[in-house]
Amino acid sequence: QSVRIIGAPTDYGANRRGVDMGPSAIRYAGLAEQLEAADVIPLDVGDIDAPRAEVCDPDTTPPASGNAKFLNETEAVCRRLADEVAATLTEGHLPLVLGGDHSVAIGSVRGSARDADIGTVWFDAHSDLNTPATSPSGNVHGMPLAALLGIGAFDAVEWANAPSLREENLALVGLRSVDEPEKELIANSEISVFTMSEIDQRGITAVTDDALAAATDGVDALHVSLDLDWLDPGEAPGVGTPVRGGVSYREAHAAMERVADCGLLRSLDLVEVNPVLDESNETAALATELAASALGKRIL
Ligand code: DIR
Ligand code: MN
Ligand code: MN
Ligand code: MN
Repeated sequence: QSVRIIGAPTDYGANRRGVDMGPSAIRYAGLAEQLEAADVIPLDVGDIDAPRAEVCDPDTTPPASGNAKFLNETEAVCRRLADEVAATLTEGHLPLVLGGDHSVAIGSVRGSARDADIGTVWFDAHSDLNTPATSPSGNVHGMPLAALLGIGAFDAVEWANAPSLREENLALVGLRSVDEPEKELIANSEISVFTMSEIDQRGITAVTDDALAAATDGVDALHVSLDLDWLDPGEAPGVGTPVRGGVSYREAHAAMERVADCGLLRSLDLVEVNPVLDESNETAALATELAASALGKRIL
């Protein structure tokens, strides 16, 4: 198997600068070597074009009104990324997208869903289901799942509406920071949600297997989006929005090993790595290891 690395160096969607350095940090931490250790061939197309936030206008044009910042830039980057992801799949490689903030997943999921019916597992402390109307921050990295499901103001946004991502085939794992409007949305949806409490009670393997079963039920393939703030900040300090009480180092590997074992992985995101806030690039190094586990690396 060959994996094509695609950098998406954005920070438009995040509340702190520096996550745009994620692709460099993850490559520098030894991504190619980790992938080789997983017996996959790493190919690298570099980064897609993402202008600096300083030369962009954060104001957004209707119809996606509300307080979403940099929505136009996010759209442009995600369009380019979706094309790159779709082309990568057509050429027979597995796309590995390096963020950037989590809004880039709008592009990777859309690209992955272009020629296949896919389900998605979202490993994250947050539920990323805000809309421009409900977002407390205006940061689009808290909205990609609402965009992909065409919820709220995103219902009117052609680029955001990916009919191939259905609530029934979306599973969120590791939640511990959910805004009130997101709670309401989840309660009235068919999205499968697994909080940290459920991981405490049932264990990471049982929970991950249930998430994978829900996401892959009746579809061709699986997209996995891994926000590094899913892990406990003790393991992954280099993220913009750390939340205490996340999964451990070993739990994270165990979950990624189950992802590999399910045999349906089509595309993968590693997002929200912020080397500016990190200790000696350890969060990027962890990201490379988790990618290797998701792609089949084993202890023996
Ligand atoms: C918060 C934080 N729910 C927001 N979201 C984050 O701004 O919408 N997502 N950090 O990863
Ligand atoms: Mn996220
Ligand atoms: Mn998050
Ligand atoms: Mn819609």
